[in-house]
Amino acid sequence: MSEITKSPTIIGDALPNIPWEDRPAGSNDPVWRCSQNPIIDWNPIPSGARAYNSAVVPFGDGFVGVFRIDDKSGRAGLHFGKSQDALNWELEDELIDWVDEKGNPNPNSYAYDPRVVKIEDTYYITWCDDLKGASIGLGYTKDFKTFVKSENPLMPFNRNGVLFPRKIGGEYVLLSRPSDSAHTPFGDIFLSHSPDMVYWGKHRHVMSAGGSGWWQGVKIGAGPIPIETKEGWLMLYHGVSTTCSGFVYSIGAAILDLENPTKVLYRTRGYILTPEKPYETTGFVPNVAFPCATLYDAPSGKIAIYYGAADTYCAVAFTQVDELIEYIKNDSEV
Ligand code: BMA
Repeated sequence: MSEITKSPTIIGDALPNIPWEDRPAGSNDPVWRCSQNPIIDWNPIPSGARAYNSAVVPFGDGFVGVFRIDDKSGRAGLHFGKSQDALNWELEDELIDWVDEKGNPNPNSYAYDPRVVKIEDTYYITWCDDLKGASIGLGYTKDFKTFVKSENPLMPFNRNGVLFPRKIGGEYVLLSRPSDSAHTPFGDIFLSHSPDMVYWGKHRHVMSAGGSGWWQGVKIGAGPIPIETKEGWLMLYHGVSTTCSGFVYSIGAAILDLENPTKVLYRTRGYILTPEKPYETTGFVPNVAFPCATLYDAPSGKIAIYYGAADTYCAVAFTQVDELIEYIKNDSEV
């Protein structure tokens, strides 16, 4: 595993084997798509129709991930995957086999939109779980072999649970987006605190949908694990607008205060990526770009963004931290 490095901007590890492509000549976009997109196509495993909205992390000398795969009945579940290059993935056909704290089977009825974060020596996984309705699921693993499902941290209805990668002010912090039971037509980002990953409280508002950027007028939800930088927490999120043909999911970016992440320092008025390519505009649900993970290399500031496309594909986009932060500051409307 890479050594801890104090980068010029990102506070975190080096990841020399991060997947990467330079910005295409002539592009001024804040992020640019991987030329291999989509990196995971229809029917990626015998039991599964579509893998998307999935989370990856460095592990050992390669990468692992927790993938949302909808089976051929349409039900969403979580599957383990591994890769040497973070672009070509070997996905397990079987669902992740969750157990409770005593090792007894503890299966999900459904599960989707996972995020994965390493905090100290443990990998925590959050997802959208079923607690008599959409709620945030929480579990952990140390080896990606035994997966322990914990208590649900928050009441339903809630989705887009995203943990910060370290304690802040001595407590764990969880972003979430309170919602309703269906295709929620509203939604702001909140956060909650916990001393122990079991009891959650001190709920605070972070930011609302809306503003003058119409792309995020209906609802917003946290995306990948926030990245710690010297400028603040770099938080990518999804923003939703509505059209005659339904919702459109785009990606935006904000910077939150390091010690008080309820304080939004900067936030893009425009999106940084919106569905444009055929694999984003056409699929099971058209016009969806839904980010759930990043990989980053602190010394170079390279960031690879993993996003679900059209509720059908896994896709990757690239950015560089200093260029992105400059873009966010120049386009900011808080
Ligand atoms: C949201 C979630 C996401 C999905 C999006 C677009 O409510 O269910 O998993 O990508 O809708 O369908």
